[in-house]
Amino acid sequence: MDIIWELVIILHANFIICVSAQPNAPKIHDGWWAYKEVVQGSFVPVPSFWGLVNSAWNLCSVGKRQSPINIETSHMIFDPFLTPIRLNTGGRKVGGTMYNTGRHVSLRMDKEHLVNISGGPMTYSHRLEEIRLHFGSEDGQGSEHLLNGQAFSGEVQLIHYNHELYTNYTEAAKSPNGLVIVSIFMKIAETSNAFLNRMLNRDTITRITYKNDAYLLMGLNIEEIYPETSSFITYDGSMTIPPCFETATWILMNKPVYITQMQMHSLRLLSQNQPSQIFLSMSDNIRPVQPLNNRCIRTNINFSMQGKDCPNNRAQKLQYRANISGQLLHKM
Ligand SMILES: *[C@@H]1O[C@H](CO)[C@@H](O)[C@H](O)[C@H]1NC(C)=O
Ligand SMILES: *[C@@H]1O[C@H](CO)[C@@H](O)[C@H](O)[C@H]1NC(C)=O
Ligand SMILES: *[C@@H]1O[C@H](CO)[C@@H](O)[C@H](O)[C@H]1NC(C)=O
Ligand SMILES: CC(=O)N[C@H]1CO[C@H](CO)[C@@H](O)[C@@H]1O
Repeated sequence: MDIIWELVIILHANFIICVSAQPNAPKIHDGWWAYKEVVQGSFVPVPSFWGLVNSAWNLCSVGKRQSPINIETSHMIFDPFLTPIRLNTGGRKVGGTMYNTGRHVSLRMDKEHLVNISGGPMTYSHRLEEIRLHFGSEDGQGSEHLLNGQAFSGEVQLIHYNHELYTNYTEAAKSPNGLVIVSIFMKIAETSNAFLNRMLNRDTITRITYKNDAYLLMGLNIEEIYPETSSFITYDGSMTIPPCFETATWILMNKPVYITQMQMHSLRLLSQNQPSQIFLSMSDNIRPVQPLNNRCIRTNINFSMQGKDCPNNRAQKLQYRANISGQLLHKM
């Protein structure tokens, strides 16, 4: 994009801010943001404008520890002190309400049976608040995080808050060590993850076709959403939606979960709008990747141990040694 055009856009944005101070103009409010340009109608700020339109969201543009990021596996550092992640469900199944928020499929856990996690990079126990889905309009796009520049077809985010220090999610989201978000990439396959199958089978997903639709799900086993791996990658970042607070520790599981082509298709048929408005697919609800700056990406994967049962990795092993900064892994 050339500079002149960029200036025009910035002026345009400023103009909107001025206008919105007028009594009849659209007000700046918590919900005034979007992932994509709307074809017609009023201006709604897309990711590059989030930090410019609302001073409460300025971290979205000036923050230096923002999420999502592109994970360059050659830059990961093996941290032998990372313990396994412990999931504590109390052996119970949980319930939650699945919502079409107009931006995401969001499963909010009920407050009766609490699920929390600890271990890994966590110093505190964190309680599961919400499970959020991001997905693409085409296969091979839709995840917020990238792996060596490549996107997956979707990303499940399990959003937890520090319940030892804070009374609720809202409080934690703006506070130090407030959030832990476990991220699991979604891939398309013949079979589906049992947990996602509960959410995405036709009978369920079609109940939340339009914005503000909600549907209650009971008897969910949170363990089922985790892929079979204890390996993960972790870094310090932010919420990927406004206000982009830099209070989140991210944990990316080192294996994807699978959903069927049919389930992916059903997701793409969800509307951002209410039934009376035009259909706009919710897909591509992704914030673009943000600069890593000086952050460290750690992993509990001992690469030299992996190399043993994976002879093809020998070439990489040498490459990683040259880096000195510890042992590094490359492959998901
Ligand atoms: C975590 O959750 C379990 C099961 O709900 C509960 O028994 C336990 O007390 C919680 N841990 C903390 C630190 O509150
Ligand atoms: C969260 O906790 C704070 C402080 O205890 C309280 O003021 C606020 O009303 C709570 N918010 C919600 C949504 O419960
Ligand atoms: C990592 O793997 C190497 C090679 O198998 C082993 O010598 C080393 O002790 C392992 N480190 C840890 C912390 O497990
Ligand atoms: C810090 C550093 O030297 N990083 C290097 C590690 O190895 C990869 C792959 O050879 C390089 O691309 C990095 O620059």
